[in-house]
Amino acid sequence: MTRPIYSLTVTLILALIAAPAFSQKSDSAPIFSVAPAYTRIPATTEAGRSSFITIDTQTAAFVVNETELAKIDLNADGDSYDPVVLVMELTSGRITNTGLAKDYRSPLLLKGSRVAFGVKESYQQLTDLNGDGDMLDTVVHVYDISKKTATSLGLAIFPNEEVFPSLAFDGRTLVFTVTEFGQGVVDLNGDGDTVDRVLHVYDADSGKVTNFQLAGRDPAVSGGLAAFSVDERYQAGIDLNGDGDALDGVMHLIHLETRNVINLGIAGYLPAICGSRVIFQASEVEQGKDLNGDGSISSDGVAYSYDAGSRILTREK
Ligand SMILES: [Ca+2]
Ligand SMILES: [Ca+2]
Ligand SMILES: [Ca+2]
Ligand SMILES: [Ca+2]
Repeated sequence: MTRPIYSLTVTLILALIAAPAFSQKSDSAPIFSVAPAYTRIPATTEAGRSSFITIDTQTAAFVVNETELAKIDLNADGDSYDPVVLVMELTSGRITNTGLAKDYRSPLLLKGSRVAFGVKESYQQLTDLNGDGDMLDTVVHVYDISKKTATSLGLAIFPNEEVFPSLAFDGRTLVFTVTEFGQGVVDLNGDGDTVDRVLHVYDADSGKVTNFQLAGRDPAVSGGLAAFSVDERYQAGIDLNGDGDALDGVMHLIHLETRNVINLGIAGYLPAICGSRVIFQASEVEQGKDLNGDGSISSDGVAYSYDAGSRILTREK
């Protein structure tokens, strides 16, 4: 399912890349190609979510490896080995170099005129971007394509989205988890340890970052709602779904305008937001219950939806 989309995307960008700003002398091949070193990373089918290339209606963002671009130092750090993010306005074909080297394991999240991604300190002239005294981190940035400005949030994220899904972006709100260890071994959720990944929300319109002090993962964000799982093990060992243990990922949501946090009280993962509804996969094993009435507790997920307007939780038939 993923490969045709990936192929189409690359073909489109390679065609567009023959734009004047970077094109070669005449009708020969474009002067650079799209980061071949990273093209083995599969794109996902979710719009605007990929590791190396992503397209929204009017904009595109993609990673170019300096070694593939005649060893031009795109991020001005004195070497020519970095994977650097470039953006394109599709109507004009104008390409802009963000000058920021992406951690190739983190996604490029493009929506509208903004793109979010993790910048790797060691690729960016060994710069300490989150002020914790080392150059070992991946620090989340948001680049505004219209304004041509980059904003560093100064916060370290877990870089590998495949292992730990930790970012979601709708063009205005970025939901992401900050690693306590990467952020200078600090306790960000107040549970007395420094081993957690703690949910933060960035509002690109106001520039404000809020720490919700919850050990979250699998975030989704849309239309003023954010949804995610909170891992009981990393949230002070609190039983959040009332099943008598502290081993579960429990579905939560935030009304972003009021900042109200709602615990749905049921173990679940992989939320998606559709209007006012949050749809997710509940876990019978973690909930310790036969949720779909088939007489067994299965490892298969059971689809649920929660309507944030009516506040009703229902099992999908
Ligand atoms: Ca460089
Ligand atoms: Ca650092
Ligand atoms: Ca902690
Ligand atoms: Ca529990």
